[in-house]
Amino acid sequence: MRDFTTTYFTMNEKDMLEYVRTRLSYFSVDAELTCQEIGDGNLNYVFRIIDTKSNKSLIVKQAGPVARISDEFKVSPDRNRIESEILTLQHELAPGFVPKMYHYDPIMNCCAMEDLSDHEIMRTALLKYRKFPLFADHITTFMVNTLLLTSDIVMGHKEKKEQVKQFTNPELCEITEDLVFTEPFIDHPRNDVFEGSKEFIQENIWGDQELLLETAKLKFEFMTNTQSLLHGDLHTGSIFIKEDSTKVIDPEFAFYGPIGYDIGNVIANLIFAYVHARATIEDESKKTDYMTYLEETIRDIVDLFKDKFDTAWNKKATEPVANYLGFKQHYLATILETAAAVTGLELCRRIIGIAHVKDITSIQDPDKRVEAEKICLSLGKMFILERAWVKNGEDYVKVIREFEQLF
Ligand code: SR1
Ligand code: MG
Repeated sequence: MRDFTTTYFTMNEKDMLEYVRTRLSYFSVDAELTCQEIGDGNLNYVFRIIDTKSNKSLIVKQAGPVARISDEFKVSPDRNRIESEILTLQHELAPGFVPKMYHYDPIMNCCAMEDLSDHEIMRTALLKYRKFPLFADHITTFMVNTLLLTSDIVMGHKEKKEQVKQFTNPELCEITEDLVFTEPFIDHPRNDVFEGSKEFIQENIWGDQELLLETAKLKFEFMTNTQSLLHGDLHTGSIFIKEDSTKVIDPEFAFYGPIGYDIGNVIANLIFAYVHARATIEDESKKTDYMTYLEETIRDIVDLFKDKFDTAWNKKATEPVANYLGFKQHYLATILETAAAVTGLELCRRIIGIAHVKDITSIQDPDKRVEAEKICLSLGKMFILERAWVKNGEDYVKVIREFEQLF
């Protein structure tokens, strides 16, 4: 018998079966349990436990002491607490858009949650050219509810400051500060550049002083603007989806930061799916059809976010200055500017930095991969430098089309 009550250790599938039987009361005593480790993210271990008798199932996620992607990243397993608390809070703010939490264990640094195996990881689905017509509506409701409702516009300021403390997340934030804002823009030893794109990166990214200056400004905005409780890593690998349902998972990077950070991540990751489709769909009309679907999704996300944010502000703002003439417009404009810049940062960092995305790495033809990378990098740089004029969905679509045609 293993002891799960005194000292933390990382569990294997056998340990997890024993853990579930002895520490949780989710399954009946005569359940016939199987367990598989299914995590393919960069950080954690994810186990699916199924009772083959009743077909009931459960996910248990355990945080290890180092990241899976590289043991250079020593990250406190306490991130599992942040994740459990955030999922519980997000469940209240945006019901139906996150998995249900059943259990959190501060010794073993693991949590048990609803199994979403009838959903699929969105990145994987987009790589198979699947369409999700409700996604823009779902993700904008999720973002407006979780972001506006945790800001000083809606929350009492003392209560909000308590939450800023509760969700201070220095180690995971440091990963983002390094991997998103710093390393990709210099010739850093941790970068992982595809050989065919190296010259383009040297000429267009690493030597550019103007770009460096803007990334410095953005990094300091990320570190100091405690605007709202972010998801913090809202890419298509953090979303489980099926035709009529969207569930946001993996909020372990959550902290109080600038609202535009979450929006920019969603948009950039749809652009990765877009360049993947451009590089891999052979039939021209199918390619155009799928790329148009992704353009429309990006356009809708930006425009629906703006509309829903405006409506929710009018209904829910409690801050007395919120309704001063022009303030809401100013606030939203700064969010959109950050969102455009973060779209650009994410586009660059997933090409140059250590953490890649399958949308790009799965492109088999090296010339097409380089072309896809050049589109992402050129768009990324433009979104960072020209962020002030990207104000609505159509602005995104226009520049994406323009840059896609350059290569
Ligand atoms: C060391 S973690 C690398 C990346 O994986 C996560 O999903 C975040 O995006 C992070 O930047
Ligand atoms: Mg993750």
